[in-house]
Amino acid sequence: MYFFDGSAAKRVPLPDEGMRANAYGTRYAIESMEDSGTIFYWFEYAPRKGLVRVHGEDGGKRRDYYLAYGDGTFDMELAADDEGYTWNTYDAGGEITNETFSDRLAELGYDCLVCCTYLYEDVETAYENMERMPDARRAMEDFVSGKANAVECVESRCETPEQGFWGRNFAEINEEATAGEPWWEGVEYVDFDNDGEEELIMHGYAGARLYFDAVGDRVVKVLETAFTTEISCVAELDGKRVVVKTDLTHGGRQYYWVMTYDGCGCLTDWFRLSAGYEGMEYGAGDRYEYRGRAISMEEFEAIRDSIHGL
Ligand SMILES: [Ca+2]
Repeated sequence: MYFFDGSAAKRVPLPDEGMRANAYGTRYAIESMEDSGTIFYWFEYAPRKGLVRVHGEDGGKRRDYYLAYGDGTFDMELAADDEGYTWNTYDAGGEITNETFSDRLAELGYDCLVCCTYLYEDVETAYENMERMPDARRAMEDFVSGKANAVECVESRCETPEQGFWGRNFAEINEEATAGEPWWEGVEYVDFDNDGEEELIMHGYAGARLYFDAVGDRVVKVLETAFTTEISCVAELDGKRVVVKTDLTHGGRQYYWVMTYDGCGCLTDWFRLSAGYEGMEYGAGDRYEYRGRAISMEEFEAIRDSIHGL
């Protein structure tokens, strides 16, 4: 298998030729990691520095593994799983903080990896297709117009991996998201992951939002937020777009989950900012947290105010 790394087409060694799947077109997946028993469905990034990222699902929970290749094997450098309200992060030694994970990720250079939407079986094809870029916008529009389904989740690993994808069409998702009331309908195209391409956001009942990204030619649901307790929006933090999920409508608490995605629908940073208090308004003596640490009310307000567009 080969990829174009910007200067040359390079071979990507796989531990086992039999480990192939077609999550996104004619690509490959690593089927299992020995002791974890985790099944991977695809991998999306070409290893610019000998690094690969693979994805899997475990009981409906998304898992991303960051592997380094050397001496004929892949070793796990980092891993993350996303349970919606919590983002668990690990290195080879065990669980690490989200902050440490994001720092390590930047150190390792994953942020400058090439999205390997296209990997090829031979070096000639890799060169021939070096200019070829998937048309994300067209993939989105095909989904919205009903020509193609979006992947909601991967249910099981099959002989043909696509058969394990649980895809749904736009009309069906729209009907469900709006509770059949056209009043709530809407789509917008926003670059919420800072990759220079616009993603799709579907609107739903009372502020519900569904976020879709195109990975290659395939549209994949990245995130869904419901109304009331998890109103979400796209905001800006330190000059980067982030998705912020909030819980502000209940007395006694204010929660912000701030999520940074990359161009392949992966979380690369996540934190929770919160205030907990009695009654309707918070004050100096109440509980404030940022990335799991206690902070002061002033710090809480300063971080909250640094998120623009809330
Ligand atoms: Ca984008």
